[in-house]
Amino acid sequence: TKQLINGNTCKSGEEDENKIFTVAVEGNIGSGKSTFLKYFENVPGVEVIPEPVSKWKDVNGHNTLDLMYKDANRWSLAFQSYVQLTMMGVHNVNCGSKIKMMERSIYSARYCFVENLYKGGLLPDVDYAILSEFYDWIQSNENTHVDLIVYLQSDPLICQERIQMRNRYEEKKVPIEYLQSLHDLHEDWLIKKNSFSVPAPVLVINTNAGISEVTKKFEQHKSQILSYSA
Ligand code: TTP
Repeated sequence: TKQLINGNTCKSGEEDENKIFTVAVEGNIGSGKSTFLKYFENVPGVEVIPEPVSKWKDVNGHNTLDLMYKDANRWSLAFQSYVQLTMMGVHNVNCGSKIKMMERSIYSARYCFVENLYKGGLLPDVDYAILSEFYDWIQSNENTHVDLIVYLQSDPLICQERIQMRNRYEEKKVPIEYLQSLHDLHEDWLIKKNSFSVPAPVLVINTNAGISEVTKKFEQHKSQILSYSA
């Protein structure tokens, strides 16, 4: 066993790699990942590991998500370092169920968010180099294995509407350009497959529709997702 940064004590993922089927749920901000995970929370045999966003909002009293949105140039390195650390913790959680579902992964943090900040000129070269080296070290030394990626594909304009509706105050000023470029990075990585390596097969679910229709789609895909782990 080992002590995780989130306070949980867990076995290293590698020991039980054969037993647990890990699903990473990916998609833009506001694409419906939380809704998807909420649906699967009640499915027998599935354990949902929540995204550590509450930690990002309170690092010893500091809201690093807010700091990053207010002044990305100054705070992206600190914020994305902490995201990387906490995501590594989630990859290490060894759940008791057959299927482990996690919101995002260390991959999208690096391939979509860090890349987006760098491309947008919000992350200086040196900070990008440090985050990349840290990420490469994790890849060589830690177990971040994923068996399936569920990609919730959604129009950036719809994501923006949902972000406005839920009114998370840190995200109030997220511009459409930011969502569009995050969308493009997800598409390049998971659909066009022309940017970074894809660590697992990808199941795409379009989540442009309203919540009841999207929930029906989740229902329809349930047995498919469960059968992958059988
Ligand atoms: P998301 O991981 O996209 O979670 P969400 O709650 O917005 O997802 P959904 O609406 O689909 O349920 O992002 C949470 C916040 O953290 C969001 O403001 C984006 C930010 N973030 C980064 O800035 N960098 C990162 O590396 C990650 C993973 C998130």
